[in-house]
Amino acid sequence: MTIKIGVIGTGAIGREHIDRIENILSGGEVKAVTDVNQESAYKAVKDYNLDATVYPDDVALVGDPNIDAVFVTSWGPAHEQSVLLAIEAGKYVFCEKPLATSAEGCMRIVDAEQKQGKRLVQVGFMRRYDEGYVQLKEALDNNEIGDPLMIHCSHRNPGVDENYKTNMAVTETLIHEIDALHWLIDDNYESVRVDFPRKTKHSHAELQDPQVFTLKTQGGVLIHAEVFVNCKYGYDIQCEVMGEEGIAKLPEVASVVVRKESKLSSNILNDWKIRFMDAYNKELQNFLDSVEKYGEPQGPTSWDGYIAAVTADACLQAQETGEEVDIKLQDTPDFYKKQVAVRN
Ligand code: NAI
Ligand code: NAD
Ligand code: ISE
Repeated sequence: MTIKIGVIGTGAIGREHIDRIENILSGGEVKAVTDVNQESAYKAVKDYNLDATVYPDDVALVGDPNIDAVFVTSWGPAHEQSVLLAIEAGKYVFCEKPLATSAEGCMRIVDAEQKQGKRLVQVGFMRRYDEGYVQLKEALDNNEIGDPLMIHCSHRNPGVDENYKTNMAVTETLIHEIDALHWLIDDNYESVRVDFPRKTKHSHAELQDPQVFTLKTQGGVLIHAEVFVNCKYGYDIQCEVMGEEGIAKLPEVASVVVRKESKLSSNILNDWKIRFMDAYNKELQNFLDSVEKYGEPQGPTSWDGYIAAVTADACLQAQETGEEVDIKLQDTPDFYKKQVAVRN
């Protein structure tokens, strides 16, 4: 069966996902698109040669009886409305992060999904599908370095535009570490504090850059997570877990090592689209296969979206107050306790 997909938001990642559904993955076809910028929606149909209807908005797109699954790739503040519409219509949803921009918004989605009686939603936390993170998790699950004590990690972008403000270091960038790290060590966050080192001259008035988040987990693990979005030199994701018996590190992206003119060098990527290309492909193929095979997505759930939102809210409060802020999650509903297989 081919899953008929409607895409809400045909910007950078909406176009990337359309391209992979049409040209790389199997089992899905884009049959509808919409964007608040309608020209962008028409352009996507033309550029990717889609046999798809352009709708004026998400209400009309979700109402198309031919659409089985909705991809929400608009900007973050618009996600909640589109996801709720899709759930109410009983349609599957792949939603880019964030699921909603507040914990309350995520809870409304969690409630709506539970009322439908089965999982409909997968959140775009693609690092769980990245081969390096999968290997790192296997090493930890196999107790290769004993119990984890500390994590040092960095999320660095070469640069950002003037629209990117201090809070977006959390909602756009750190949000991936927030999801990946608690999954990696199977622990819950307890508190967070933020430090602002000297600001780089490459930033702008409304962006404190870099930032260092210190998260503590209920199990006592201390995490130092650096976000540096004007690092200039490349797109670089680092993660090192220190355990009782050794250290496990996220592998570097493979690159040819050149010896030339008295130098030893290898390339560093500079684009998230390329760094996580395989992970995006795997997460979406897994979504399509799971819906087809099990009638439910198997990837990161609405509850994972809620955990990320509660943690992000605490990080934002810590940015504003300079204080250590507690992270308080509600108990996980039974509905979300079933273990899901992430590996393909
Ligand atoms: P973008 O700004 O390039 O594209 C967003 C598109 O959504 C724009 O075309 C905009 O006109 C449209 N849009 C906004 N509100 C809308 C609405 N209510 N209805 C229909 N269309 C709407 O942004 P980008 O970079 O594509 O990001 C989109 C989402 O994907 C964000 O939530 C972002 O956080 C997420 N993202 C995730 C990544 C990942 O690694 N998982 C990477 C990049 C983005
Ligand atoms: P973008 O600005 O390029 O695209 C967003 C698009 O959404 C725009 O075309 C905009 O017109 C449209 N849009 C906004 N509000 C809308 C609405 N209410 N209805 C319909 N369309 C609407 O942004 P992007 O980089 O593609 O990011 C989109 C989302 O994807 C964000 O949530 C972002 O965080 C997420 N994202 C995730 C990753 C990742 O690694 N998982 C990477 C990039 C972006
Ligand atoms: C973008 O929105 C993403 O989600 C990317 O994965 C991230 O690395 C980048 O910093 C964000 O801007």
